[in-house]
Amino acid sequence: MKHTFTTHFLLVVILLGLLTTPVYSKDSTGVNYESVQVSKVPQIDGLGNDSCWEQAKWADINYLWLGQQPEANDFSGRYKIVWSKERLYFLIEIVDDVLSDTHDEPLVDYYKDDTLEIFLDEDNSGGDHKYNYNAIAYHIAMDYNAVDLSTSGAPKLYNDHLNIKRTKNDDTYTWEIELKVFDDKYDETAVSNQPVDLNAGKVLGFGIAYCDNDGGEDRESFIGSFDIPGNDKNLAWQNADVFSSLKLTSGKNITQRYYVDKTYYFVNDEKKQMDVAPLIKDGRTFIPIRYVTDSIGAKIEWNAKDQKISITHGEKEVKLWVGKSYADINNESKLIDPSNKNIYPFIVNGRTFLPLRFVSENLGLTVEWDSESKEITVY
Ligand SMILES: [Ca+2]
Ligand SMILES: [Ca+2]
Ligand SMILES: [Ca+2]
Ligand SMILES: [Ca+2]
Repeated sequence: MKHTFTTHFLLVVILLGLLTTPVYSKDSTGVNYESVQVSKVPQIDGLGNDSCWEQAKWADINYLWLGQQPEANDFSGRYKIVWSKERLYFLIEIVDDVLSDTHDEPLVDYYKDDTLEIFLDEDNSGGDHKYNYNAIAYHIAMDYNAVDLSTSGAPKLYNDHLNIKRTKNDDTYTWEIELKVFDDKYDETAVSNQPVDLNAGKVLGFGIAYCDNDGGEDRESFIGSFDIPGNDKNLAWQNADVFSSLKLTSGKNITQRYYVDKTYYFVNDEKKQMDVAPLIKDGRTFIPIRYVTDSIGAKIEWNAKDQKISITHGEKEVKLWVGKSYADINNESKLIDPSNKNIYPFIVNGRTFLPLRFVSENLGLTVEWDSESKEITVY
C-alpha cells in the first residue's frame, strides 16, 4: 500500500493526541476498593460502632484535585464501604478544622461550601455523565441536600437516593450514608425509579471527594479518593472515565465454625448460640442451614407447599427439597451424594436439616472437617 501525505499527516495527529491526552485506565490508576457483603446492615446514625463496619477496611481520600494541599488538621479523610443486596453503605470520616456553610440556596454554588461528593457509575462503563445518568456525582451539602446536574443541565436534588446522618467529635465528622444504586435508565421525570439489585462480583465505577471551604467564598481544596493523571484534575463531575472502581465481594472473609452436637458456634471470633446442634446422619453433617446463610448474607426462602428451600448468594442459586436426594444448582439438577441416596434434607422437631458440606460448597464456600474436635470450618 502506498502511503499518502494525508495518511502520514493523520498518523502524526493521532500520535500527538496520544502524547498530550492523559490515558485513564481504571485498573492501573484507580484505587480499587473491595467491599464485603454484610448480613446485618448498619444503623444510619452517624456512628461507626455497628458490627458490620469491623468487616470493612479503611481507604484514604488523599489526592489533591484543586487548590492547595491541606495539612492533616485542615483536611484529611477516609472511608469504608459495605453492601447488601439492596444498598451500598458508606462510613466516611472527615477531619476539617473549619466547617463552612454559607451558600444557602441548595442549587446555587452548591460545591463552594464544605461538600462531600460520591461518584457512582453503576455498570462501570465510564464515559460522559454531565447531563445524563450514565453516572451520578452526588454533591452532598452539610444539610444533606444531594445535588447533581439533570438532563436539562440544571442542578437537581436527589435526596431520595440517600439516607444520611453525620456526627461531630472535635474536628472529626463521621458521615454514615445508605445509598440506592440506579442504572443509566434512570428516569428523572418518573415518580419513582427502582434501584438495581447488587450482587457479589459486581464492579461499579466509583469515587469519593471533599470540597474543603474554611470560610472563604470558594473551596480552598478539592481532594479525591483516587488519582486523576494530567493537569486538569477536576473531571469526575462530568466524566466517569476517570473514576476508580468498587468491587462487591461476598462475605468470603467470614469464617464460621460449628461443632457436632454443640449448640454454640463462631462467626469469625464471635461466639453465637443456635437452638439446635448440628448432627451426623449416614456419615454426613446436617445443620439448620439458616445459621450458615445468615452469616454470609445469603438469601434463604422456604416454600412450605413444595417443602423447598431456595438459597441465593451472589450468582449462585441452590434449591433443595425435604426428602429428595437431588438438588438444583443454578437450575441444573445434581445428586446431593452420588454414593448415597439417603442424603437429603429432613425435618426434626420442626427444624429443617440440610447437608452442610453440599450446600456450602455449592454456594462457593470451602468446608473443612476436623474429626478429632468434630469441628466444621466454613469460609
Ligand atoms: Ca451506625
Ligand atoms: Ca479545612
Ligand atoms: Ca454507566
Ligand atoms: Ca472546611
